[in-house]
Parts: sequence; structure tokens; C-alpha cells
Amino acid sequence: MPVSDVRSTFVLLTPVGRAALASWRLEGPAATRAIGDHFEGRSPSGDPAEWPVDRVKFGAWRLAGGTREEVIVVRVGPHAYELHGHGGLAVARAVQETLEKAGCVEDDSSDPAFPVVGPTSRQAWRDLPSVTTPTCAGILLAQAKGALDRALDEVAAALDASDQGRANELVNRLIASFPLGRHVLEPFCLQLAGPANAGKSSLFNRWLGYERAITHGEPGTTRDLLEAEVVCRGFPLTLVDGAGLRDSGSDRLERAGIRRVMRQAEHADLILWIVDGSDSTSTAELPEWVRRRPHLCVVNKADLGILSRWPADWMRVSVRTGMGIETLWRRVAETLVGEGLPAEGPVVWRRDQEECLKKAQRALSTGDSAQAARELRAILP
Ligand SMILES: Nc1nc2c(ncn2[C@@H]2O[C@H](COP(=O)(O)OP(=O)(O)OP(=O)(O)O)[C@@H](O)[C@H]2O)c(=O)[nH]1
Ligand SMILES: [Mg+2]
Repeated sequence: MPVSDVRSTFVLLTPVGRAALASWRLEGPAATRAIGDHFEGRSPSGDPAEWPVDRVKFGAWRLAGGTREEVIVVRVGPHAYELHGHGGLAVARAVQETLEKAGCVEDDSSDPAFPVVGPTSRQAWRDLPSVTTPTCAGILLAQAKGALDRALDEVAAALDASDQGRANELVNRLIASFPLGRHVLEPFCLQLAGPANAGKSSLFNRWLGYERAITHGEPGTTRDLLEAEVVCRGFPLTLVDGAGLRDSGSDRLERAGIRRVMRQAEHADLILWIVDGSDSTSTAELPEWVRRRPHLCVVNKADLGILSRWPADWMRVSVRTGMGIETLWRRVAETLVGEGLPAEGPVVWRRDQEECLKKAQRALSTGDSAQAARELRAILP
């Protein structure tokens, strides 16, 4: 067989995901070419195909755009090499892109330790290392073991049997799992907002369990956005604290902080609007940017006595004494996570998967089963 017809491959030897190091095994003539084109040795290194076996070569790997990444390359046999570099996600991806451009294909034959059932199972194995909570790992493990692949097979079978009603029902159910399923990888965003001095940073600290943010009796203490990761009913959640709102007395820095809070709110899954219940100066009127988003209203400082001006359905709490704080957290969890997802059932967790399903749903709504089947087959990683 001519050398140019030999399949050239790369395989990632280290686990997928963020790590200190990434190592690949490269094989085939395109691997030799990629090394010739991208590797710049500390000392002149000549044709990689001629390198002595097992001799370590230090140098840099030229990435697209001209940036360089420190690497070590070792020739381990005829047209066979090991490449070791830093394990940052972006770097590893950029290195793989150069290999693909040079004509190497990823060798993703399944590892017996991680049996691949179908395309979404393969994707789940890849995504598992990025998951941060045991609940989400359980959900993704079920997909790695084929829960979503089997559900898609069921849709395909219903289409084959011309049972559009059944196919539609299954597709709708899968799409319905996405709003929560996407948070297996993507944390919820819970933003604390409200008038200055209401106790936002105190609540932020209480939920984190340590004094992350400065709190003070002086309004206008917090300026920048502060973020911290917590777990909410098994799902990752980013808590965001920021500048409190006030008109008078705020300086330029504080106003910049307030603008940040308003911008961030557009991405919040839930806004907790917190007021100081003993404060007779701020209003019960919610700003438009809060009303637009899902929100819960909270009256803090119940220990100081709460004025009658606050709406009866706003939750009463005291961050100082802890009164109502657990109930508030439960309300947050119920609003965001609800009952959660079934432990073993199929879950759609990536936007590209949801898009394919939505296209299939549209095709089904026009009665085009063949097109729906094609859209479903596009769910490939
Ligand atoms: N009595 C009482 N005081 C509280 C309570 N929660 C917070 N405080 C106090 O209220 C003051 C303001 O608290 P912060 O947490 O800094 O308020 P904030 O909303 O972050 O304020 P800004 O960052 O200025 O917007 C501090 O002195 C807190 O100790 C509470 O439940 N009861
Ligand atoms: Mg604050």
C-alpha cells in the first residue's frame, strides 16, 4: 500500500478534560509530516522519521495563528510518536486541530473500560470529566451507558413503523429534559440584587460558609461582581453578589458596579431581590430588568422588625439570626431544580443535541418523517 494511503491517527492518552498535562500517541505518515511542520526543536532536529527511537526532543509546537506551546516529542517507532504538552483545554484542542489539519484523524475506537453504546454515549464519556457534582455524574453516566442512545433508537423505530404520534411524544419528552439537563455541565446563575445595604453580601457569605465578601453598615460596600460556586440540589450553581442600587451618594465606581449588576442579570437563571425590611426609604417597586427575569423577593433584617410597607408574599428572613434562610434556599432549589431528573432516564444535556431534536420536531409537525429521521441521525459528536 502506498505510504500516502496509510491512515494516520492520534489518540489522547491522558483523560479528557482540564489537566496539568496532555499526551498523545501519533501514528502514520501524516503524523511525521505534522511534526515536521509544527515542531521547532531546541536544537536542530531534522526529519522526524529519522530520529533515534526513544530520544526525547524538547521544543515548541506551532499552533494556528503563530502562537507556540512548549512540548516534548519522542519517536517510538516507524512513523510513531508520543507528544506531551500542557493540559489546558484550549491548548489541547488547538494542538489536535493542527494534527487534524495535517491529515491525522482521532482514533476513537472504544476503550473497553468505557464501552460506547452510540454517538451520545461517546459524547457522555467525553463530558464526564468536566462534571462537578455526584448527581450530575450519575445523570451523565446513565447517558454514557446508553440511555439517550436507546431513547433515540426508540424514536427511529417509531418513525420506521410510521407511528408519528409516538415519535412526537418521545421527541417532546427528550426536549423537555434539556432546560435542566444543560445544567449538568453549565452552572445555574443565581444573582443577589437589591438596594445598597440590604444584606446581599451577608447572605452570599452565609451560603458560602465563609467571609468571601466584605460586608459593612455603610451602603455602597460591594462594587465589583463576586462569584462563587456552590451545589444546589445536586446541580452546580454560581452565586453572584454585586453592587447595591441607590441613586444619591453613589460615586462613579459604584455606578459602574451597578451597571455590571444590570448586565449580569440578563444571564441570571434567577434573581434574588433583597431589601432591608427596616428601611423606610427604598421602594417595593421592582426595576424593569428584575421584572423581566425569573425572580424571588426577600425582606431581610427581620430581627430589626419589618415595616408594613413590604408586600405580604415577599419572604421574610434574617441573615443575622438565620431565620428563614434554609426555607429560602429550598425555594431557590425548588424554582431552579424542582424534582430533578430521573436517575437512569434519557437526558439531553448539550445544545447541539437539543437543536437536532427541535429540527426533528419541526419536521414531524409538517408530517415529514424522513426528514425527522435525518435530523436525528445528525446527533453525532
Ligand atoms: N440586623 C441585621 N443586620 C444585617 C442583617 N443582614 C445584614 N446585616 C447588616 O447590614 C449591613 C449591610 O450588609 P451587607 O451584607 O454589606 O449589605 P449589602 O447589601 O451587600 O450592601 P452593599 O454592598 O452596600 O450593597 C451590615 O452591617 C450587615 O451586618 C440582618 O439580617 N439583620
Ligand atoms: Mg455588598
